Amino acid sequence: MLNNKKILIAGLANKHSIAAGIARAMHAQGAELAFTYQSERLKRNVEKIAEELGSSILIECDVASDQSIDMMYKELKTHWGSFDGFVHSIGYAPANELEGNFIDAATREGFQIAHDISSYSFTAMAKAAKPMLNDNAALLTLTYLGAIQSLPNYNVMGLAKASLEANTRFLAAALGPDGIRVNAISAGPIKTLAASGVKNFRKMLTSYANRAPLRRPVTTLEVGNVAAFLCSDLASGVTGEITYVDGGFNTAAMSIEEYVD
Ligand code: NAD
Ligand code: 0WE
Repeated sequence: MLNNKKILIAGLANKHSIAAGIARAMHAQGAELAFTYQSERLKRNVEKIAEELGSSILIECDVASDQSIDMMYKELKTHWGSFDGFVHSIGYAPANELEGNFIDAATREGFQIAHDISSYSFTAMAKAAKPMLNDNAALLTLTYLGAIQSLPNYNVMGLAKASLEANTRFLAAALGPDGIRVNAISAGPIKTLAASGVKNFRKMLTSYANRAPLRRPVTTLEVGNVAAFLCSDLASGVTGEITYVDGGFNTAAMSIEEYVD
């Protein structure tokens, strides 16, 4: 599905990352991959996975900085003159924003950081990549149901994901005339590094699995397979869309297990 496609993966922290499942799925479909890592601390983890997937292109990039993004593409250019898209699998809010009542936890600074790292960075990466993107390139980001429905503790990340979803539609409109598609996957909860810092995450996973039509959490590889499809030419008519990979959770208001006591 992705033969002869060069795809950059941003947001890999370790083997549990959604970006790792995406990289594996894309590699299985024939893609050539390059990776960014946030900081020296994560380099070794990313290196291991890159090596397994036959890639030696590994570049540092902190999306909080335009300079870091520019330097990353400058280095990428020494390996790939042009490429066919990137995956943005990055989200962050200060930990104290993700606990307790939204109105108590909310701060101006936390709001700014969450929106900057979790939404604007997708625009920034697209803006800087544009001169290097081939015809029929595809960009992809990762979002969550908290963008459109409230839930406990997700707080300002929900607002940032709402912004990211609008970002996906506006980038799709801006880049569509150049033949570049932009989509998002809304994944169900998965126990990754970002999720491990979240209070009662296991409880959430259980209650999610009880409502979801598939009655189980989704895997990073299942997210990856849909990512591979969306970035392939099989999805050439799809852009600006939010595709749910959540075992059907968002389509069910209640399950029989929740209904009977
Ligand atoms: P993860 O911790 O493995 O990945 C998050 C990544 O964001 C890390 O690699 C981290 O290095 C990167 N990052 C944070 N700040 C950065 C910065 N300033 N510059 C560069 N990179 C930075 O967790 P994950 O669950 O795989 O998260 C990936 C994406 O999937 C996020 O956007 C997250 O919101 C989204 N998502 C996660 C779930 C879930 O339940 N795990 C569900 C739906 C969507
Ligand atoms: O988008 C996410 C993870 C977001 C996230 C997680 C952290 C933890 C560590 C963003 N920033 C941070 N900052 C940290 O310091 N998910 C969809 C996973 C997730 O996170 C939740 C969830 C779910 C689901 C937080 C509260 C409630 C539900």
